[in-house]
Amino acid sequence: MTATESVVGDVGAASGSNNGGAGLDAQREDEESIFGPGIVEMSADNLDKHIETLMKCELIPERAVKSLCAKAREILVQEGNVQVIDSPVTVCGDIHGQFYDLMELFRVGGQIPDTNYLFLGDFVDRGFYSVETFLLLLALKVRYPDRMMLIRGNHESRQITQVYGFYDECLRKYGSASVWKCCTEVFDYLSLSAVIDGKVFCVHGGLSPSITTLDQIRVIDRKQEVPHDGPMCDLLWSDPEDGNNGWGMSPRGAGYLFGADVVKAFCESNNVDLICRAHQLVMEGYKWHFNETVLTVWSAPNYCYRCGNVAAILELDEQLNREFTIFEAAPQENRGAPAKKPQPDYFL
Ligand SMILES: [Mn+2]
Repeated sequence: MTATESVVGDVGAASGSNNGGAGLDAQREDEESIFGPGIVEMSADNLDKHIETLMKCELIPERAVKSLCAKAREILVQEGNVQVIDSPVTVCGDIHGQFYDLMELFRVGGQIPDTNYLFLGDFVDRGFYSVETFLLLLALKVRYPDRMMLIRGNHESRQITQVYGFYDECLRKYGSASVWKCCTEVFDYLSLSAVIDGKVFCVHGGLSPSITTLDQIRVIDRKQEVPHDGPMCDLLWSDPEDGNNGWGMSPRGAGYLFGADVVKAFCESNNVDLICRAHQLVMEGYKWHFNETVLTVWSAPNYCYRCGNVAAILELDEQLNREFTIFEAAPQENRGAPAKKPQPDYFL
């Protein structure tokens, strides 16, 4: 597909001749290297400095974003579409740019690298700090690749982020679309799913009528924009439908609704006990479906700063025992006010 080719063949161009933008280049540090003005190597020291900056919800220079994205692609390209993960691990649902609530998540769940994390996608859009949120998660991924697992949500897409906030935020904060372009190229490399200890299948949305076995996921060419239909789309868009069997039309216009019998067949075929997914707001932070064979985890408290829900993370220990931690939105005094009032459209 052209999408794949342009992304893979575009690394030099994407990271190359682009002039600064927002004047953050003052902070060049020693990232300039033998790689010239294109991709520059990032030392662990530099990476730690960028993590420190991002942890304060401050932006890193555009050229650092480019180095970070290039390095992230190198790491992500080696991961499978069904990334194998060992317990113990803490599974997190949607974040949606709610940076200060992500800090709250790390406060209750433990800091990296002390805790292993799996994030189920939808890092960006809707909240005020999609840029800082995604770059921080990505920097942690690059710094601790085996302790930090990020998989793709339906919002990690060029099309969706142009509608729901991330694109505009990049433009506003960096003065051009080049950071958005770098980040969306990284999105194409994110894995589609993970399986923990061979027993817990994790995905952003859910199942697909085109997928019976994990091997069918493994052979998808994922390095592309999220398609409008087909197996890759369904994994990122589908939802369980309680009380029903079979497949139904999704009101979202992408993916499917899947029922109890579909889940039972998938779990038996693939010898998994649990399907863990995110994608749907649940007021209690997590929700069981189909006799505890499907779990929804939602990690954006007071979603869109107005839904009034709590958030949850799922901690799985070495025996895959499940423990939920519920958390609320970060206190107002810990939360910097956004520079400008957000566009009302973002909240629809
Ligand atoms: Mn979603």
